[in-house]
Amino acid sequence: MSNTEEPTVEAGQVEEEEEWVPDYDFCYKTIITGDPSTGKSQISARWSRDEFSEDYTTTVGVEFATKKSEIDSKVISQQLWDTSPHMIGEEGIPVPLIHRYCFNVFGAFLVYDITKPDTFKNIPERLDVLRTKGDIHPKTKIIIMGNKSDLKKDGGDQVDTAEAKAYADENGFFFAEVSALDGSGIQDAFKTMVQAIWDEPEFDGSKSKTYELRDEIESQWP
Ligand SMILES: Nc1nc2c(ncn2[C@@H]2O[C@H](COP(=O)(O)OP(=O)(O)O)[C@@H](O)[C@H]2O)c(=O)[nH]1
Ligand SMILES: [Mg+2]
Repeated sequence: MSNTEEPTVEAGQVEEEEEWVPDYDFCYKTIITGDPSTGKSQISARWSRDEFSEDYTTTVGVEFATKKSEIDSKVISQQLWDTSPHMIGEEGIPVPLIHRYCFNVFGAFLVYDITKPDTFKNIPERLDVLRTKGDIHPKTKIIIMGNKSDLKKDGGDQVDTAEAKAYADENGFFFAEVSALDGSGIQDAFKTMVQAIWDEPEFDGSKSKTYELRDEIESQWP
């Protein structure tokens, strides 16, 4: 085809693009972060699709899952953004990306592996990066989430439940011990998150609870 040819469009031929109507009343964006291999992708799969896999594949870039729930007869679509471990505060990732990833976040799940104390020790630093570089809203709801509770045993070199809970309490965070493998605690933790966001008065007005995911992707991920 010669490039001088222009497609001819006659009046009335162009189909009007149908307006997209969301099938929910509110959309809450939440993120999940933590050390590599703590089980973030499996938590996401268990929560959104009730699935679990023993395979470990490093998350590349960003994946997200959504699930709807209802509060006071309003439908809420909760998004969970799951990043690659390198996304937050690691070398090589331009800081503006963290900013984009955290745009409009209402809740964050900070995951550690109960069987690996180092993954718990790294949580305050991750949080600090989210706060300073990600610029998350001061009222962003935070859940400290100890995963792999199916591997829990008395004694041994594991993260102490009381210590982890005390850290969460002192900082005004929620706390949950969960297992993506057997599913325990997962749905409850996500319900706690949606309810906490719903109940936060500062998210009213200052930030719209409804926005189009497509718009966000287009504006934030060029
Ligand atoms: N026993 C057990 N293993 C888990 C659990 N959650 C994840 N895993 C395993 O831990 C590894 C890392 O999980 P993944 O979700 O990919 O970690 P991510 O890097 O944080 O996304 C995989 O081999 C999973 O099968 C859990 O609750 N219990
Ligand atoms: Mg992953």
